[in-house]
Amino acid sequence: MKLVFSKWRRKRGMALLLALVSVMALAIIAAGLYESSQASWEENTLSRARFQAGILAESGLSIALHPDIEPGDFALRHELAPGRSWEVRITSEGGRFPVNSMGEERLRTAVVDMFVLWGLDAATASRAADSIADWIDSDSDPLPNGAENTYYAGVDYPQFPPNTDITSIEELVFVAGMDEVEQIQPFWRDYFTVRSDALIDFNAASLELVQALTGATADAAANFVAVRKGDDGIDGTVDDYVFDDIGEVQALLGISESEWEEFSSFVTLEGTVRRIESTGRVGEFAETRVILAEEVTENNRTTLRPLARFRE
Ligand SMILES: [Ca+2]
Ligand SMILES: [Ca+2]
Repeated sequence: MKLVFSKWRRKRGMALLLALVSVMALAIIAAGLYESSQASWEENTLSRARFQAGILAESGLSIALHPDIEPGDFALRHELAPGRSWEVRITSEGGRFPVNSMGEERLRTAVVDMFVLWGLDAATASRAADSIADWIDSDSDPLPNGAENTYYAGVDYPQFPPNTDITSIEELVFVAGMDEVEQIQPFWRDYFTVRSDALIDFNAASLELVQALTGATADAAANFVAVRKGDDGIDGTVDDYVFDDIGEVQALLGISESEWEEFSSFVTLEGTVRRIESTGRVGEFAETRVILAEEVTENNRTTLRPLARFRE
């Protein structure tokens, strides 16, 4: 009887141990499942937030594409619910340098000066600017500091330059001298465009571009841009001052009429391509969509025709 009892006790002991091991194993599995489901739940929440932020950004775009909406319109900022909003900034694509106009010597000089303002030495600045012009011009004769096929073939790029208009700013990374530009100004792409009406819009141009093109003093150029941006210091918002009188621009920049005439044919105060940047926000997540749209007036009616759209 004693033997039977101890056998039974041993069996019970084994069963308890097995149960304990099973419970532990289950607990480990459950913890693992919880961990992994928690991660995928969080991932889903992330992608949902991003998706919704994208939809909010698109909503902002569709409002901004109405031709009657002007930069800074109150409809361009909207909070749908706490933590869910969109905000649209409309500027002129003409604020960026029209890179396909690099063949114009006056403009090329302005780009050299802009590179120098960024901190590049004059020789490297001229190398980059002349090489951009050579990249685009149809001939194969290098400008004094430029680079044509002889140079690119020597560095294993026999297919360059294309000798035609640039269609994507990204092409410029292959141009001789642009490595050095990138090193001192990682945001150089924001200063160039291939989609404007080829005129430089002084209601949107960067401080460096204004200063480089006009030859104004740093103080005068900074003052001009500050007046334009308004109290918030941002272009394309409700407090902007929009210049419609060239005389006023000249006076602020301290540029004489004769000086102005040297580059007046490259300048406008009313660029016809709008840069519409819409940011949707859900909590801490933000998605930005950009549309470049051209103002087209037909039969006294202005519409906005999209030229390009991308994410930022
Ligand atoms: Ca060329
Ligand atoms: Ca050339």
